[in-house]
Amino acid sequence: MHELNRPFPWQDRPQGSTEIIWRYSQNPIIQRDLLPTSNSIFNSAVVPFGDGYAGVFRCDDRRRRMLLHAGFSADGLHWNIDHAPIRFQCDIPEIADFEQGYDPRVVWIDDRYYITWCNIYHGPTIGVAWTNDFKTFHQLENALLPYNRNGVLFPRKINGRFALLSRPSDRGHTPFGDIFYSESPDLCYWGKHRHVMSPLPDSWQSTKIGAGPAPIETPHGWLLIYHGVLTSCNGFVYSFGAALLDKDEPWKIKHRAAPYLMSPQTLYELVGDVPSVVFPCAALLDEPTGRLAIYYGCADTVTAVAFAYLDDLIAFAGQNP
Ligand code: BMA
Repeated sequence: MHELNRPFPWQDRPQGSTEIIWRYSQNPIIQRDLLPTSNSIFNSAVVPFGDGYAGVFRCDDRRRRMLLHAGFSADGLHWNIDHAPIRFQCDIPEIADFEQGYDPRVVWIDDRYYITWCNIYHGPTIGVAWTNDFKTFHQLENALLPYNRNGVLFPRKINGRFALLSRPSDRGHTPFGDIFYSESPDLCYWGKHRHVMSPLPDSWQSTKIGAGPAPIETPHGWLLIYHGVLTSCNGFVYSFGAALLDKDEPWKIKHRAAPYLMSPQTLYELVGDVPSVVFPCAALLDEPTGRLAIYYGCADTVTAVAFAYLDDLIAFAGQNP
C-alpha cells in the first residue's frame, strides 16, 4: 500500500500563524459541481492507494439522492471522481440495493480497504464493504441495527478483533448522540458495546458528537478527531475536536480537549446547503514527518483540507482538558 514516492498533500503553516491547524489556501479542493450531475460533494474519505490516493466521495446528485462515488488523485489535492456511483456487489438480498448512502470512511486493515458508511436500510445504519481496487466493492452485513450513524473502523484489529466507533441516532436530525465502541471477530457479529464519550454541556459539542476520521495510532494512544454539534438559535453548528483513547481499551478516554480544533469560520464553511458545518471524514499521516492532512466537508456542499502536525494534536488533546 505504501509507495515512498507518493507526494504528500501539504502546505506549511502560514508565516506568523500560531494555529495548530491551518486551512489549505486553495480550499475548497473539490467544488460542488465537479461532476456534471452533482449538487454537492462533501463528507468524503481518502486513503493512500498505489502511487497516489483513492477515495470514496459523498456526492449528492441533482435529484438530491445521497450517493457514493470512487475517486482517484496523484497528489491528494486534485481529484478525478468517477461519474457513475459505486454499485456495491452484495449477495445478501435483504440488504442489497439500498441505493443511497452517505458520510463514508475508509481504512486499510490487514490486506484490503474497508468502507463504512451511513447505509439507509429502514433508517440509517452502518454499511460495511471492502475493495482492493476502488472499482469493485463487496458489501458485507450491516454492522449494527438502525438507527446509527458515523460508523468508523479502527485501522487495525484490537485484541484480535475488528473495532468500531458509532453513534446511535434517530431517523432524522438527531438532537442527541454519544460515541460507542463495539468489536467483532468477523465483521458480521458485533458486541461488547462500550460507552466512550458523551456531549459536554455548555460547549461546541453540547448536542451530539460522532467519530470523524479513522483513529490514528500514536505512542500515547489513539488520536480521535471527532465532530461535535452545538444547537444555536440558527440551528446546528458542526465543529471538530480531538481526544486520546487508550490503546488497548479504546473506550477509555485518556485526554479530551475542551476547545474545538476547528469551527466553521470561512465563507465556504459558513455558507452552503447546510450553513456552518465542518465535518471531517479522513486524515492522512506522513509518518516520517508527522504531517497530517485532514479532509472535511464544508457546509454540506464542498470538500476542503486542513493541515497539522500529529505531535501538536496530541499535545492539544492533553493540555486542554
Ligand atoms: C449529519 C450528517 C452529515 C451532515 C450533517 C450536517 O447528521 O447527515 O452528513 O454533514 O448532519 O447537515
